[in-house]
Amino acid sequence: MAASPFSYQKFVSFALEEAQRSMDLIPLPLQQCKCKKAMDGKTELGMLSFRTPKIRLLRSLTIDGGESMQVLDFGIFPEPEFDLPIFCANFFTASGMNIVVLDLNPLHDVINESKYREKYYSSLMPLGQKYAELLPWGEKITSESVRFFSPIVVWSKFTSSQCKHDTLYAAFMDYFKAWLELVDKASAENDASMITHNREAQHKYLTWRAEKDPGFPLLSRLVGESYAKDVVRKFLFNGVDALGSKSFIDYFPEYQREDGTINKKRSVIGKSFQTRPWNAKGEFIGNDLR
Ligand code: BLA
Repeated sequence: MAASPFSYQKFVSFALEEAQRSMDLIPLPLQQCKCKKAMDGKTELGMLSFRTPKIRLLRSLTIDGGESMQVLDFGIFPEPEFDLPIFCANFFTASGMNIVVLDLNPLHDVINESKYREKYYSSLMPLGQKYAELLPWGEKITSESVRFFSPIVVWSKFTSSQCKHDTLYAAFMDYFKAWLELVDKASAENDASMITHNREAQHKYLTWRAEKDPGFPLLSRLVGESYAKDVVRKFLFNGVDALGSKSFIDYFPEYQREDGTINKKRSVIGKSFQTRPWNAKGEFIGNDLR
């Protein structure tokens, strides 16, 4: 193992231990191997995945490049019987710079559907407010990403320090515990049309992330393009080829180029949102997202 002063391993250990307290995690054999060495011969990828009766997929990817790079991609996708948010922790640390997204990504539209927003986020606003101050809003972000975020999203960029990393760990633990409480309280939907609605919303989310993951170019450099594609479609966003049959262009027609192919840009709208576009009540106060 490369010696590194800082790693995301303890985040993963915390989450798995915390989850085990309230649910039985059943290992999934998704990853070809739990640990893979990158082509540089030193960077290590760690992959774990589990399910529970309420959770379709809990998976974690860590990339340990020693002092030069540390990555965590931790995501949890509920079964379609639940309209629960998707747990999302994406932390990228390289050369002392950090890019972090921590959120309970909404399954449904929290900008226009106030009922869904209130169901899950009203009680969590104080938590969001706390970390919005400690981990201030990152640079401008694209409208496309904002659509997938909740009013309590932590979107931040900062230079590494012990204090900031401790704060990020505290935020991760608090968000994870808050999410576990939501799962604990949730009961399965019986209405077939609601289940279909949830499944399609999750498929749209998976389709977006599998196509536009900002980590893909880096992952390709580390393990080669074809292995990276498998990691993205079969592991990180597993379900993208099974939960629905719509294509990326079906969901996001604005990305279609004249020859029918997908526009490779991450955003067709561009960057906006210099500041947090939600107020303390969780209401959207940004401009029109289109
Ligand atoms: C950058 N990652 C980013 C950025 C965001 C995210 C918003 C800033 C650039 C941008 O606005 O696109 C993350 N974006 C998200 C998330 C959602 C979203 C979580 O829309 C959810 C809906 N990041 C990873 C992994 C790697 C990684 C696994 O999760 C590496 C293997 C790297 N992220 C990474 C890098 C950058 C980045 C290198 C900066 C480079 C760039 O912006 O292209």
